[in-house]
Amino acid sequence: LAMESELRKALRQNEFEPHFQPIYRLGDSKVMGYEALIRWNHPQRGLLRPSDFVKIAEDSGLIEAIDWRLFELSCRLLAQHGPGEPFITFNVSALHLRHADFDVRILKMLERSGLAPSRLVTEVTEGALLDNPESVRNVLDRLRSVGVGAALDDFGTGYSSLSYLHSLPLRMLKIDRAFVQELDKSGSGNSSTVVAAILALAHALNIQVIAEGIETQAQLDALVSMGCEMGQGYLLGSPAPMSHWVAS
Ligand code: G
Ligand code: G
Ligand code: MN
Ligand code: NA
Repeated sequence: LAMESELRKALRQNEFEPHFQPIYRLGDSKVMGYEALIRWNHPQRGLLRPSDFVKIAEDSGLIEAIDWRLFELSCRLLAQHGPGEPFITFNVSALHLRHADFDVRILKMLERSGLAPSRLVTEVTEGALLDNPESVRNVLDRLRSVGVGAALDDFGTGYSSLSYLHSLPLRMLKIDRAFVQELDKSGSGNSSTVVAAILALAHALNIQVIAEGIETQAQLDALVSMGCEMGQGYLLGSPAPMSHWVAS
């Protein structure tokens, strides 16, 4: 309960802020977009990560208000700093997707923030789809019809991946970092086979691929040679406030 009232106070005092991790085109290192990742700028405890508070925020139901605040802030920041028109992705949980009017809320928020719908990509996990795949598909279909994209996050770690790939209106797929981090280990033949297969499948379905968690040059080289178009990770850039990426 103490934590819950702290979260309420944090909302009132605007202590949540988005950090942004750049998503690069691997061929030429151009920044194509940013993933927004929530941080809590706690007055005493410093910068907190989602693992420190998201579970409690979910259990108390406050996560929705917190997320909407973060989404709107992120869109506004991106609308202001738009050279090269990078896209923004944010992590949408099952809670949001349960609301049939999620797409309507997103559109209103985009209008307020002045960000073009085509510059927004929602990240959903396979876990969030298990709930009610049919209604999630409907929401994502309506979002796509107005230009908002969807990315399947953490791909390869969940269930029924293949059936979602062709039934959901996906613009992008994010290869989970577990596969990327196997790429430069000795005897990594199997994981490069898996990554190559994911790339072939996605490309056949006209879905762009983002590799997550790139930490070494060898991983990056392997991904480029396999034709992976985009990637993010500590090697290329860690999550940081927008002011770190764009001079204001
Ligand atoms: O840097 P990292 O610790 O940011 O993120 C850890 C996890 O927290 C990620 O898997 C991501 O899905 C989740 N996460 C990051 N930002 C948000 C957010 O704004 N809202 C929610 N609900 N989850 C987030
Ligand atoms: O679940 P999701 O994929 O949205 O979570 C992204 C998480 O990955 C965030 O916590 C982010 O800080 C973290 N992250 C970003 N780049 C790297 C990386 O290169 N290595 C690792 N281990 N984590 C990363
Ligand atoms: Mn993500
Ligand atoms: Na992910």
